[in-house]
Amino acid sequence: MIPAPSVAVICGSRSDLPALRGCFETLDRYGIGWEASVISAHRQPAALAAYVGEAEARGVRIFIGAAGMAAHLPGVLASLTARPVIGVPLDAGALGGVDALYSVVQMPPGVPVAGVAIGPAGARNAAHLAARILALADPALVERVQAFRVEQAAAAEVGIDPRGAGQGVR
Ligand code: RP5
Repeated sequence: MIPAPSVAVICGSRSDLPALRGCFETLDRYGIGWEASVISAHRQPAALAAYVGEAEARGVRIFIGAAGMAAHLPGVLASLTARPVIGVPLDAGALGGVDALYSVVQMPPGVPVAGVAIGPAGARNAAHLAARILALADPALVERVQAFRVEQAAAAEVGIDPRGAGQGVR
């Protein structure tokens, strides 16, 4: 059996993949091993259950599920595993991703999904959140998470100085 990376990213359709690019980039940045699959909870429920079982057996520790419209994928993942599931709602239909957001966050008690923002921002945050979870047991990853935070703060746009109202940015 080939060992699995720490994170499995599953999306519901090939059409979802462009929105997930930042997720993959961020996992790479942290040096976190990941694998990605396209498996629809609606169209391929048996294949999804089989995948989760074998991914767990190989050692996947966190599942990221991304889907649009009636986004049941993250919730079904959470029904199939006791490992952390992060849900990324995607904008794939007439409701701009709010449909998927509600599907992701409105899980019944006992079947948790950690919901992130709609679309590419959420996809990146899914990777950041996975890194923080894995860092609980990985001191080297803690260092990389902290380094990202420092870099992010340094790169942030400087604030407007309230003493010079209207004068713009420092
Ligand atoms: C969801 O339906 C998928 O995650 C995708 O966001 C949306 C549309 O899928 P396609 O019709 O493009 O395959 O299940």
